[in-house]
Amino acid sequence: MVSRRGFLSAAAAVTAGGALAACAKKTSSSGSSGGASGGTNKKIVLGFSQVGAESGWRTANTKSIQESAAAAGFDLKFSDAQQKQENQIAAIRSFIQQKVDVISFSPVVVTGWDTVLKEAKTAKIPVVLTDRAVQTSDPSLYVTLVGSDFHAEGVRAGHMMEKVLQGMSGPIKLAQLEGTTGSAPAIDRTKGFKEVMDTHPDWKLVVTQSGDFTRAGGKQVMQAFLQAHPDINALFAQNDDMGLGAIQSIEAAGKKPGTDIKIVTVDAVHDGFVALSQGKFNGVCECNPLLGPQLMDTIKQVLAGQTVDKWIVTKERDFTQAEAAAELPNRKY
Ligand code: GZL
Repeated sequence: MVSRRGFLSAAAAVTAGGALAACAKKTSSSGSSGGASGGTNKKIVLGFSQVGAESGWRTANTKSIQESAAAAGFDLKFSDAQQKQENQIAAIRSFIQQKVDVISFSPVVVTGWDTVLKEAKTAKIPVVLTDRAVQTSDPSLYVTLVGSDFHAEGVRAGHMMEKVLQGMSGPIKLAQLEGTTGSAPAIDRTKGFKEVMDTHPDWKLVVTQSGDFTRAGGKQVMQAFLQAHPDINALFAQNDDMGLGAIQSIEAAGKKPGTDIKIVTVDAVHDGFVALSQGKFNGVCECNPLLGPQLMDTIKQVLAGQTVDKWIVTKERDFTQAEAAAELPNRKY
């Protein structure tokens, strides 16, 4: 089980010493350092490997990364891994060959990165993680992680489920649509939600399975859930897209989502907010995808030799049905 909080707190704040030395070396050959281009007229070259395009969250995240890189004056080399780790590793190796100034990526799963991260370190290219964490025996292989606390999101979803189920007498039969198997959000949201669930003897998790963070996955798995457990009372979907897919299967089974089956999700993307305002979702826990500006600022700090925390946590909040209509016009994604 990856506990990002515990793991990263052990690493504490870190100076991008190794990376800085490398970057200083790379930029010092062309003069002073500092500023978006390191004080030289050469643009900072950022190699970015994105997980894929699996959800509304990912689409918004990609837009934020691309727009923020342009605004920061970076030369962005962007690669979409189509949710395959081998594609991300190949992209990172390509960035190393191209001698980019910095590499950033959202790791599709937590394990299997040490070899390629060691290659980046040998090439003296700093690595800044965003969104998802890696499990590594050597925290020096990356400078920092800019992203949400998924364990906290799982706990928040559990407390949201408590609110939603208030007044309902047990036993409550729960289903869970997990995110991509082996990914930090799936591991940590499952852990956080379970901590709350375990405080309720009348809650029973009758079925849990990955829907791979996609609508199609949520629809397909929820259909199977309902065939095996037609009396499910509540669903925790670890992202809006799987919840939106599940709604299709719930309605196809002649049940009312949000009424016959209470639904709590994570992300708070636009379509999730619409489902919340329509009463089909009962509660949504935000996971902010607009990481671009914070990521680019962090990259500038790293390349300018400033000390950055090992984990820069994204701020986010939760929304009930009652808040949905008022909040919908304010949503930026
Ligand atoms: C969370 C992100 C997850 C989202 C999903 O930061 O990694 O991946 O919750 C997305 O929607 O697919």
